[in-house]
Amino acid sequence: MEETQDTPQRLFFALWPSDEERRALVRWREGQPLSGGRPVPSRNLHLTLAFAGDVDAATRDCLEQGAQQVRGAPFRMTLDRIGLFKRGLFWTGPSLCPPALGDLAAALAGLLADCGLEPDPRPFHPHVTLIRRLPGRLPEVSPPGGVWEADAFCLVCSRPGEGYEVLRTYPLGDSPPGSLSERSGSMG
Ligand code: 2AM
Repeated sequence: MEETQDTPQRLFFALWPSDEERRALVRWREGQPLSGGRPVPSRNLHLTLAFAGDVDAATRDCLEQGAQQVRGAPFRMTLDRIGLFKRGLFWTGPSLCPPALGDLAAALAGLLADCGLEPDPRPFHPHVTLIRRLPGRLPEVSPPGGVWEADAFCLVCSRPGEGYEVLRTYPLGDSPPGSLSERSGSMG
């Protein structure tokens, strides 16, 4: 379908890892005795901060403008936890949410509300989805344990069946944008 100004876009805010961070995660995943399910392709690995859903052009503008006002602060987090959500969604994330990460997610939830959207009412649960529809129970494996350095967050468009496109990148604190690389991907 041809996209026009009126076509809704499915948007979300996310942390988009560096190439090195995503390679480390994939290396870890490949080293585990995991079978089945749909591994998320390396280029698509990310941590969702706030999911906006299908929005019109005016709402996208509102989100883009508002995100520029979100300062936040750079932070590091350790992927020292794994878990299994319903429908076999296998994830990794930090066992302790860094305060700066919680504050950032809260600020973006507030921005969603300011733009007329309904933020997810569930508590923020920072996670990077590694495999979808993994069969069985949570595997008994050690978490990846790598560190992610976050100095920016992104506004991302999800095109079902096609891919993720990073639309905008916003620095955290005074950091220059761009140190998180390969900010695009496609669904798999
Ligand atoms: P997930 O990995 O846990 O499925 C793009 O869809 C991103 O937004 C994914 O990281 C997804 O999380 C997240 N997301 C959060 N709420 C969602 C929703 N209601 N529908 C689709 N994706 C959602």
